[in-house]
Amino acid sequence: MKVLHTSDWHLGQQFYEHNRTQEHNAFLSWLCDTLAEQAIDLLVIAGDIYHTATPPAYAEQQLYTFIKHAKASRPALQVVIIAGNHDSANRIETAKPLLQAFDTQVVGRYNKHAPEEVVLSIASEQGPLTVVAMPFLRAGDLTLDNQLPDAYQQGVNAAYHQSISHALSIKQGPLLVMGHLHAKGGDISSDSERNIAIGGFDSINASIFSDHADYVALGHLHKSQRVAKSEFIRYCGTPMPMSFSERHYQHQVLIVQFNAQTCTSVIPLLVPRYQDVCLLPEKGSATLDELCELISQLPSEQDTPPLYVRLRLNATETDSQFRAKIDAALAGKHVLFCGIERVRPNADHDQQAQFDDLGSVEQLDPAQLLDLAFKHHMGSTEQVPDAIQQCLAHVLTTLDEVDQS
Ligand SMILES: [Mn+2]
Repeated sequence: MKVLHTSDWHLGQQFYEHNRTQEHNAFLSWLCDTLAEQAIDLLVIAGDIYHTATPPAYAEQQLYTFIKHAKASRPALQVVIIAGNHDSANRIETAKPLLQAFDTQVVGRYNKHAPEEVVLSIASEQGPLTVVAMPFLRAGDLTLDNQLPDAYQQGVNAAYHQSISHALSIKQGPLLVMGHLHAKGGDISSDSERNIAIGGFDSINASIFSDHADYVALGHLHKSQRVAKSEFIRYCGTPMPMSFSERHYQHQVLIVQFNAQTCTSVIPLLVPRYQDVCLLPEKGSATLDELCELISQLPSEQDTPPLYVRLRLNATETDSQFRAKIDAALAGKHVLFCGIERVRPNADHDQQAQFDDLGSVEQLDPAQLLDLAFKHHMGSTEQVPDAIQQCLAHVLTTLDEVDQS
């Protein structure tokens, strides 16, 4: 059986206030063609289909239109979708009965009293496959022993253990486990995975997927990567840039081949980039005059989709008219303007830029923010004590529960 693994579409996302509908459409149309060309039997989407729990109507329509087109171009296709932390567990299941008619299964929430509900048996002409479709786990979905410092991790562990045990008891063919979480050993894209630690401060150890899983299809981290050095525990990453830090990264989906017993190969397939992202200047910062000169070299022609452009202005620049001058330089340019960072020369560049721009502070996850604030006050070599980290984790878990109720 041939599986295509993708995740983190974030349909409905605005990139610095710019609508991304066309970009998403370009990806979905490429994916439709790819499903047919590659003769994919099963498409697995490992969470964060939408960017928010209440996606705009056009984003929901994009998903449904895609499924309709995908089934038309590849009639044998089956689809499994799990909810990520950005998705609403309930809302994503709304169309479940209708989607079943298109061989599409959606799992929004894990029910700890019915772990078998996340276990799916997929039958195809190529033989059977058993799937554990585990959505993002919120503290409220789990049995938590709050006496334990790692109560959330233990709860996640138990949920995977119970559902995988059930899968093994009915298993036919290889076992594919899906999840949306931060597994240990994963490399984080610096600024685009907010809320990453909600519900659990630390990442989850990859051993929870058990030795019985033939392939683990993960979502949540935005760069494709192996977990715990395993060929078969993978993040596929988002199909398009979610932040300027991903500007040089090649977004991809993974083609996963199974024989009757196990996973035999995992091959990345690069997603063509529809709209490029560009930082001006690429490194460091520029004076106002230098920036205006760089902007003058940007394209004015309308024949390709516009570039996303973010500017890095030297913080020592004192011209109070800088915004008006930049606006004038940008006039007529075929670009989507994504703001100005004030960058202090010689400062620890990336960190400093984050604090000069409230937009990027918002994109830090709470753990990173605590770490930066602690270092700022206590000296750069100090580590945040465990007790303080756990205190923050507790606050986040509680907030998340309030959010869910
Ligand atoms: Mn996520």
